[in-house]
Amino acid sequence: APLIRREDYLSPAYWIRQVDLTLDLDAAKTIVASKLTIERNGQQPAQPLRLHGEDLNLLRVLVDGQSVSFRHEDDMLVIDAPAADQFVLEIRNTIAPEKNTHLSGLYASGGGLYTQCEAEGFRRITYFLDRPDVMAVYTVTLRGDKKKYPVLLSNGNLVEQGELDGGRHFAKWHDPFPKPSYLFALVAADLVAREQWVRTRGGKDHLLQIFVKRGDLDKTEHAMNSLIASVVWDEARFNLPLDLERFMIVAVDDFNMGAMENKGLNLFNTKYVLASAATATDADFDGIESVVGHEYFHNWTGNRITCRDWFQLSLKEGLTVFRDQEFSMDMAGSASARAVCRIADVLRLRESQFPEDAGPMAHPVRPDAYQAIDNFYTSTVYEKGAEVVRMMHTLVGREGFAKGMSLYFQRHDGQAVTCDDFAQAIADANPDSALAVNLALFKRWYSQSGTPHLSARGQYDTAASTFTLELSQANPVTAAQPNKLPQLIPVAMGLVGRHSGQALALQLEGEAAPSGSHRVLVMTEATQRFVFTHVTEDCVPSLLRGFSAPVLLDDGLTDADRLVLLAHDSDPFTRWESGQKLALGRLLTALPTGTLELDEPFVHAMRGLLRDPSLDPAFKELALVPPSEGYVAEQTTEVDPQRVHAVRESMVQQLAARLNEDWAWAFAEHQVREGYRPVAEQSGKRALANLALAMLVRHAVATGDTVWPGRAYQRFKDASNMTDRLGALQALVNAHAELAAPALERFHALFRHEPLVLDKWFMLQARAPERDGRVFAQAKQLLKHPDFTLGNPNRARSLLMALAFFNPAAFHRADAGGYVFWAERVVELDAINPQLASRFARALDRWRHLAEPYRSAAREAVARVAARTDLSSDTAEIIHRALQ
Ligand code: B3K
Ligand code: ZN
Repeated sequence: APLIRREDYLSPAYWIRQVDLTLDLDAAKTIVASKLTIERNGQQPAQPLRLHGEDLNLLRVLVDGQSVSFRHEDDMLVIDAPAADQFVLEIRNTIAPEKNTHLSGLYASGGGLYTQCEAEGFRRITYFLDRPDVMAVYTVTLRGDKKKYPVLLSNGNLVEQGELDGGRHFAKWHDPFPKPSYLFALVAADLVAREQWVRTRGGKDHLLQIFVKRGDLDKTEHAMNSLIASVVWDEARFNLPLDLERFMIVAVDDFNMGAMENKGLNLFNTKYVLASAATATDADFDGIESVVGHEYFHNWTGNRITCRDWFQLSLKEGLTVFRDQEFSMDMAGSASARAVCRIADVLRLRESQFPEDAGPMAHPVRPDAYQAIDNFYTSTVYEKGAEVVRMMHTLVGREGFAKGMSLYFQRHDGQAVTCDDFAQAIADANPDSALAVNLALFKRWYSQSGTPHLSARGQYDTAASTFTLELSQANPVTAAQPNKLPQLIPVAMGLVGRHSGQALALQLEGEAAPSGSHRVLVMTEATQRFVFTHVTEDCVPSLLRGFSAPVLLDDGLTDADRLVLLAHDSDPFTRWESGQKLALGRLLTALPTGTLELDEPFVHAMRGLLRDPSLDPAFKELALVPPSEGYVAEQTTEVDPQRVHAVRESMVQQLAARLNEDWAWAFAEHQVREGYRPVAEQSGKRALANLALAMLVRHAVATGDTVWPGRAYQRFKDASNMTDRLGALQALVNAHAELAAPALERFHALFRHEPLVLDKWFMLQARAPERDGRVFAQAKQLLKHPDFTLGNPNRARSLLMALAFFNPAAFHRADAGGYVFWAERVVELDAINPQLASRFARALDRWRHLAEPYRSAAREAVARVAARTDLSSDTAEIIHRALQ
């Protein structure tokens, strides 16, 4: 497939203003009749009308009621330029939903029919100008068997419904908002709904509905609460009300991603809708809140204002991730709970986006070229994109940002626009801000790929009472971008007194008075120096507070400095980071020899954290888990995954042993006695208790003691909620305890009728810490388990992605077994579902980063896949980039 370039953008030769669709729904053969009101775009030269179409069976084409000549060119239907500037095009075609395993377009799942159109799925339903800048008003009539499909849904408002002969019925929907085709949706299935009315501030009532399979209704309460909270939050924080009479969410078992923001009719992976205390963990409850929020917030940022072209994807995704992150933080409540959210977001960014930015798939937040757009729904576009929006927020302040958002909607409501339009609106609403003053420089965050390296060196001058901070940035060469310019980096910071532990007043040279003890330094050059005066005490700089920019920070601090920050910093993020860096330093030092002996000061500091009565349990849990193997690997040039695993395991094992009594104390102290509620206050305790239990079981298994494994098994059996049950099971499995096998068996028997819980069962086994190749062997065995299938994306992910992305030591084997497994599954999956396959294919895109013998073996596996001639363009793009 050819490369599509951002700089080649042209507006379309035709606009489609109205779409009238009638679908005769049937899983084997659905008939689609489409009537399009089309207008020539006067800005483009006269030319044939070229419509996208994929896997369609064309029956007829009429222009203004007359038959016309047409031809097929690749995946395009080409109709010679109609003479009129405006005309009606009628198309009739058929599709086969039950054969559609790509889960893009119209497909069958569990007896129902569902659509997924973003990015280019609409062309798999009918011929169309399937691009986001073509916005039309849709009227949709659905017809189908009333028994099979009692519920018929599409976007907007239900205008008519009724009976047809032969046991069929119909529903007619009209969506008054012009929208791009990627936001079209329909559902035909046997479903039931939880309903709730909400009143917005303008006094209007709106109907909220969540559709699920019969029997799942009791698992929709949390999703409904999250939806109501989202409606209230967007109106309160951004003045953005619900603009629809009804807002529907439909849950479906087979879904390629988390959820989809179709106008008024969001489609969701069941994973992000269904939850009960017995079947979902605290993390699942949080995931539901954030995804329900995310899709709901798209109604304004994405749907009311959409993307001009797919290169602008971050316009809606980066902004909407930022909004859902803020929503989750506001919902979490306390400052400490907010910090925990922030740390979790940063962990996610560093685990997946930083490696992406350092590998062959590195691309700017606003990419320049792609072959398959589905490959660019990346953590760069989403998570780094959200960080770019967050930096704007930091630079203009909370109020300024809200003003910028209003201006953005005032200017662009109803339009398809670009990332530039967004940045311009935020800047124009805040003309005196550092953002507006340096807008062109700031926008390098959109155009340059790669993670900037920021280094900081500080010096205290006792005689002059000054602290000099020198900051410099290096912008690394990345795939397709050899030359880089400095970027604007907001560095939120403070100074912490080395002896007093106090936050010191900050006064820069030339300033008349100090301005508090926290500020944001704005870096605009490669190297800059900041001199603080009236500094009464030697101090440690606390830098990049709240992770104020997505950069790699080399702060030049010593262990002693970090211990000061760990004990005293007022910023919880930096405090957490100091602990992580203490651990990271030890892991990296141990890598060359492969042996690690924890020193007393470190153990003492960790004990201090665990026992500190002023810290929240959720924070402690995050602070006491050492950096992941993936993150450690990122800090080295030639990764030996087995070595990284051994060293990190050794650290965990020693923490388990040396803090044994402290873990026992923590476990006892953090039991939740009240009934289960998915709230931060309870989930923090459960998280810390589960970590403590895992440590206790680990140490017990290592020393041959059976008491804690027995207790864990008991807890596993008796648990009243999934978080505790899974925590106890995980403690046994991860420690390779003898009781792990009976526990796994029991868990399977208990939940064999709960697909989302079975996913956990697969995932838990695929992610267990490797020991003597047992985990890999078990994963291969699980492939043959009767409950395993590649056809369901959740199930496929729970085994394949868990192993290849989250279990480096099980996957990267000296005998290359993991790579053979990978190559076979990529090919197998690609024939079924290219989007899923290309995701999985990325597990080896950074083979160059590996040490021998892994590197050569991985390369060979990639080359073997590349040699195939039948790859989808999605997978081919990933594989060929990996070899470039
Ligand atoms: N916009 C969708 C993602 C569509 C992915 C297409 N491959 C979900 C979301 O970001 O909210
Ligand atoms: Zn999104």
